[in-house]
Parts: sequence; C-alpha cells; structure tokens
Amino acid sequence: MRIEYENASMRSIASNLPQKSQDINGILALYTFSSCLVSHFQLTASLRRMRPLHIIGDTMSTKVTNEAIRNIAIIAHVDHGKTTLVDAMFKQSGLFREGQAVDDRIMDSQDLERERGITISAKNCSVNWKDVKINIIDTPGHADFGGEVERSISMADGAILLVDASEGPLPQTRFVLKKALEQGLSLMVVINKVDRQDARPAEVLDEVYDLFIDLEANEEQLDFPLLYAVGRDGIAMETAEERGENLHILLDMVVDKVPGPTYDANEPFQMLVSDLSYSDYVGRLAIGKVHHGKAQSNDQLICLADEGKTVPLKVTKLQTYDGLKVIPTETCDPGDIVVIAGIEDVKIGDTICTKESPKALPRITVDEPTVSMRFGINTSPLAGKEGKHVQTNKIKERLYKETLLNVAIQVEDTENRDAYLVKGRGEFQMAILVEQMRREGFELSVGRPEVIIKVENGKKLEPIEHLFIDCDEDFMGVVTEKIQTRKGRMTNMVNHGTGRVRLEFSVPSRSLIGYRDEFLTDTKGTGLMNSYLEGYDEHRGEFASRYTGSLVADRNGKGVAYGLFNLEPRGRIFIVPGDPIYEGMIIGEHNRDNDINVNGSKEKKLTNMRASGKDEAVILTPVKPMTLEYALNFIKDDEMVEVTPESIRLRKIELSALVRHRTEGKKKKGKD
Ligand SMILES: Nc1nc2c(ncn2[C@@H]2O[C@H](COP(=O)(O)OP(=O)(O)OP(=O)(O)O)[C@@H](O)[C@H]2O)c(=O)[nH]1
Ligand SMILES: [Mg+2]
Repeated sequence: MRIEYENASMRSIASNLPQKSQDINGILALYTFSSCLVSHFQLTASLRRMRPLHIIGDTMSTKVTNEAIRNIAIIAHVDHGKTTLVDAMFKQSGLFREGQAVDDRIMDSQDLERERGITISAKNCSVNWKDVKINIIDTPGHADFGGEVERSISMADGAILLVDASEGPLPQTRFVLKKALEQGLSLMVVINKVDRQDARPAEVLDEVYDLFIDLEANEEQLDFPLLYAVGRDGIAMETAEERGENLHILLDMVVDKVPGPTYDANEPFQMLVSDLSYSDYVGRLAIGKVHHGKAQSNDQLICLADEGKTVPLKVTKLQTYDGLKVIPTETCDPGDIVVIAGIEDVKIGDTICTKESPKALPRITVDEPTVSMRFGINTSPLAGKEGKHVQTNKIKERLYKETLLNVAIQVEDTENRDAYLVKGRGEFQMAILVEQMRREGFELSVGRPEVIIKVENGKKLEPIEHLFIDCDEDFMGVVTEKIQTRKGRMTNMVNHGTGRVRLEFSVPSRSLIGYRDEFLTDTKGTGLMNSYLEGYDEHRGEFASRYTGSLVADRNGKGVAYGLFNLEPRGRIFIVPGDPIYEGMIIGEHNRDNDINVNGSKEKKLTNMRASGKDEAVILTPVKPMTLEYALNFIKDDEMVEVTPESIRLRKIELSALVRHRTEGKKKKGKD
C-alpha cells in the first residue's frame, strides 16, 4: 500500500499530522474527509483489518497493524506448565473433534521429549479465536535450551509468562523474562497451577513484581495483564479464589492485550528466518515472521546471509500454521509466521527479502556458550560393531547440521582430525545431543563436559552461576559443605521457619556439572536446585571432580561372575557377567581415590573349586544400568564415554595400562 497525496492542500494537512502514533479514527476520518487523499487504497476484506498507525514523513512509511493475527510465545521456568496449557488452548479453540482421544503435552512431539517429560525445542502452532489467528510458540523451560527461547521470541509480538503458583519465579523465569523485555514483547502474566495444595498466589505475584522491577521493567511493562490458571484443567480466572470454567478469558486477553504484528505498508516482503526444518518432499524449510509485505509461491526472492552474502531463491512452497499442522497457501500476509521452501543454503538469522529492496533485519543474537565437550570417533576395540555411522566425516556432517538448527550450539575443529569440540549451554544439552545421535545410529567417544574459560588481561575467568537451593533445614549442613568444597560462596540464607531453608550461592559453573545427582541423594530427593548464569569472574582454583578412582580392566575378555564378585569389596561394579570388556575400560568405581587395574574376567580355578568343596553360583549385587548423564558426570579428564546405539561404556582415553603407568610416572617425576 502506498499513500500518495494528490493535491498540495492535502499534502500540507498530512505534513502537519503528528509524526508518531496516529489513532485509527483520526486517520479514517481523514480518509473520509478527502476522497482524493488515497489513490490506491483498496479496502479489501483483509485490509479492513489492518489499522494504520503512523504516517511518517511526506509519502513514505505507513505503519499498519494486522489485527487478524497475534504472535505469542509461552515462556516460563521448566515444568511450570507451558505445554499443558497449549493442550488446553487447542481443545478449547475447537481444534479437536468432540470426544477425540488426544495425548497429553501434544506439542512435545519428539521421542526424547515424551520420554523425559520436558520440552527440548521450541515449536510453532496456531489456534483460531474469534476470527483471530493466534500463532503460539511453545518454548522449553530448561536453562540448557535457553537458546530456543532467544530464537523463537524473534517471531513473537507478545508473551505469556507462566509462573507456578507454588514455586514462584525461578532462575529460568528470570532469564526468559529478561529476554522478552529486551525484545520489547508485550507481556501477560499467568500464575499457573493454583490448584496445588501449596499454592501461594499472592506471594508469588509479589515475587513476580519484584522480578519485573529487578529487571528494570518500565511502568507500562509493570502494568501487565494478569490471570490465574489451572492449565491442566483448562481454566483461567481473574482471581486466585474463584474457580473458572474455561480458558476463554485467557484467549480473549491475548486478542485484546497483545498487539497484532505491525508492518510498513510501503515495504516489500521481508522475513527473518527464526527456525529451520526439513521436508522430504520440498527440502529445506525456512520459518519466520513476515516483517513486511506479501509473498507468493514462485516469487523470486533473495536470502541475505551473514557477511553480506546473497543467495537467490524461488519460493517453491509457502505454508502457514494451522493448529498442529502446516497448510499450503498461495500468498501470505504480513505479520504471519510462514514456512518457505525453495532454499537450501539458509541459516537462522538470515533475512529473506526482495531483490529490489535487499535490507537485512538484525540477526538473532544469543548468549555465548558456557560448556564444551569433545565428540570423536569411537576408538575402542569394540568400535563399529553396533552403530552404522562411525566415520569422522559422518560425525562432522551431523554436528554441523546441528549448528544449523540449534542457535546455541557451535562446533570447532580440534588438533585431532577425528574429534570436534562442541560448545553449548550445559551438560544436559550435550547429553541430549549425544542421545539423539546414538538413536540415529552413531558411535562416538565423548569427553567430560567442561566449562569454557576465558582469558582477559592475562587473567583466567570462568562462568559463575547464581545458585538457589530450597531444602529441608536438616540438609543445610551437608549441602553448604559440599558447595563450599566446590568453591561456592553463600550469598544469602532465608529460613522461613517452616522447616525449609532457601540458600543462595555464587558458584563456578563447573562445580555444578555432575552435582545435581549428589544433591538429590544428599537431600533425599526433596531438595530443589536452580541456577542462572551470573557472568564471568576470576577462576576460583581447582577442586576434585570426584573423590573416588576407577576400576580399570587390565585385559580384553568378558565379564565373569567370579571375577566381578571378587571385585565387589573394591567398589561399585558397572557391568554384568557376559558384558564385553577391553583393556582400559572402566568397569567400576573404586572406593579409594586412585585407579586400579583389575581382572573382571577372572574364572574360578578348577583346583580352587575342589578345595572349597562347593560349586556355588555367586550372587552379585544388582548393577544399575549406565545412563548417559551419569557417565558424562562420572568421568574425569583422562576418561571418556564410548557411546553406541546399544551401549554406554566408560573408558580411559589411553587404553594401554603400560602407557598410562609410564605417563603417570613421568608426571610424578616432573612434580618432584
Ligand atoms: N497441579 C498442576 N499441575 C500441572 C498443571 N499444569 C501442568 N501441570 C503438570 O506440570 C508438569 C509439567 O508440565 P509441562 O506442561 O510439561 O510443563 P512445561 O512448562 O511445558 O515444561 P518444559 O517445557 O519442560 O519447560 C506436568 O506433570 C503437568 O501435568 C496445573 O495446572 N496444575
Ligand atoms: Mg513444555
């Protein structure tokens, strides 16, 4: 749409209009007053919904709001009920037939998401409410997937901040709110799970205000629309005391309070790529919000990549979200979230626009990675037996593909051509990537997750977390002691007198790698632990990651009951009889702090058998199956995890006992 002034008097009226925000009524009155003002203004059905906001300058830049669309992200700390709320929105906006059986947390569509009960990647969907299409982005709440939030809020104009009515705002609530405020999103707050026995909605609301103030929200942002909800029952209400019937009030609020997307009617098509996907039929798919203009199938456009690279593209297929699906469309409206096929060479953060007006939108920026881990080929004697992708180039290809889809992940080559350094936000994110790869048939050797240390002005700086602990006061002693050994410093302690205490620490990120399991054991599973990245600070010195050593196999063979039974007094065994063993493989945890080489394949000698007079079968202590997270947290710097589609084994990086012994000897000599 282009507004042209056809006579001088009207041009002078227009130039006297305030530069900023023009109310619709004013503009429409102006249109009616002078029919000669607009030459091409066709009030088509869709245009009638688009509200002019500003006229800036003489002829250019007409900002319009697309009232037919709302784009919202649902953001919160982990488990505060985002995905469950989306289920209820689906049901109540008529997406499913009456009585249709629908799974819970339907947006958590990946196998790993369903198994673990958490959202891993942000996903788009839409509902229709009172003739308005609401594009919803369900985001993950786990801190390690924070990059997904940063990426996906670039598609939103507003956000629903969910806060658990009992837990209140937690570290990731702070992170997501900070990002939403920085992005200038219009915010709504929903205090969720008010059905919980321990719900404390009034206090939680105060804490939410405190958080907004702490994050320097302005008055307008502090005046957020507020609702209470039980997402699981699909109800929302204005006060915590009443019992709602449905979510209508919430959906109405989204339509009324979240502004529709605005665009410049004078600008041609422009879209920021916020997500990528792939279709077997049409290839790579670029997903994002249309900032300005329209596009159609077969349009010839360009993609502006980083460093000024321009890639031509022809739109082979255009789709938009409709409930859980995407549906093909001939043309897309400005402000809508679209899926474009027709370009292979595209990255998140690129801008798709017209050849005639190549203007790049600001790229999506995400926080820097804090954790790194080595991914290499499987070099164990058992390599190649269980996986189908074992070569370096396959691993490299897969890792680089991950960086395309996941903005928080970076991959670097290492001095070893068979290994890559993968950088991300946390060890859980790394474990998920390894798990995904192993399910795809990869075999890998992965190292211990390590925090990324920076050097500035000759000083070693390390990432520091602000750690919040909520636990029974009986466990306060053990928790504090452990965190202090890990170089943590207590910054606050609140005892509410209810038997539980809230402790806050400033602690190096590396201290938390592998600490969660220990914390849960120490607090008998009742402690809550959350943290957010505070920044970088001077390195606080070394501490032992584990106070026990490893039981390392001294030869190749198979686990034998007799041999394993005899090792039990030495520590905890990881393998069962029949499991393959190789020299250098870690088959258990030693009770003491040093490693010992052991023979797990030892058979009972026949002479012994006679001497003992009994041929009894030994009864072994049951072995807990090895999990990937446990393995990654267990290993020390000179150890690795061997991952195949069927097995997770621990091993020494150097398999030969002799070579390890020599290196150890040299190290000792060096110290003397
Ligand atoms: N009591 C109560 N529990 C709820 C409610 N809504 C969700 N839950 C439960 O909270 C847990 C987490 O729900 P999700 O919807 O997966 O939470 P989420 O915020 O999407 O979690 P992430 O995506 O992993 O961050 C599930 O066990 C739900 O059943 C509610 O209104 N009341
Ligand atoms: Mg979720």
